[in-house]
Amino acid sequence: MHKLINFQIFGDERGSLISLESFKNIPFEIKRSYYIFQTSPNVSRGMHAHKNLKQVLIALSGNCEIIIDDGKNKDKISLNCPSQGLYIEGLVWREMQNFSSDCVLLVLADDYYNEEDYIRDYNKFKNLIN
Ligand code: T46
Repeated sequence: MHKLINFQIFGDERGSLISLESFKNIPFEIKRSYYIFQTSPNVSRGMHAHKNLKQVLIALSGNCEIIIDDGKNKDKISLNCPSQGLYIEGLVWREMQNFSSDCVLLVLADDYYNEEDYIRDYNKFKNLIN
């Protein structure tokens, strides 16, 4: 399952501010955050599914595309605005591509890094959802 979340912007003549809070505008307790930046041109990242992890992806600057594949349908989402987050949960295959050179992709996660939670083999992913 995935959905876009629109964050409220607190703006005034000084600029804009967005606050991210567990169980308020982020639908889980944030245990980890990481960011992807200075991505090489024309590369794809991701190419895996997670067994349990919930995440919200936010393009803080620049833009990129996220492909979500639930095994039946593929959805391509453009992230190009720091006031929008892509929430991803459940068993879905994800790929990130077409990063602009200035893209900074922030990811909030509901658990610590655990390689055991990754499914990096597409056939294994397909078998699990069928
Ligand atoms: C995801 C997408 C959106 C860590 O040591 N700690 C971490 O928290 C993370 C996320 C990664 N790493 C190490 C593991 C690898 O040696 O950083 C290296 C690159 O990770 P990876 O190849 O998994 O990066 P992406 O961009 O393909 O995927 C990442 C997340 O791993 C993944 O959970 O959903 O971003």
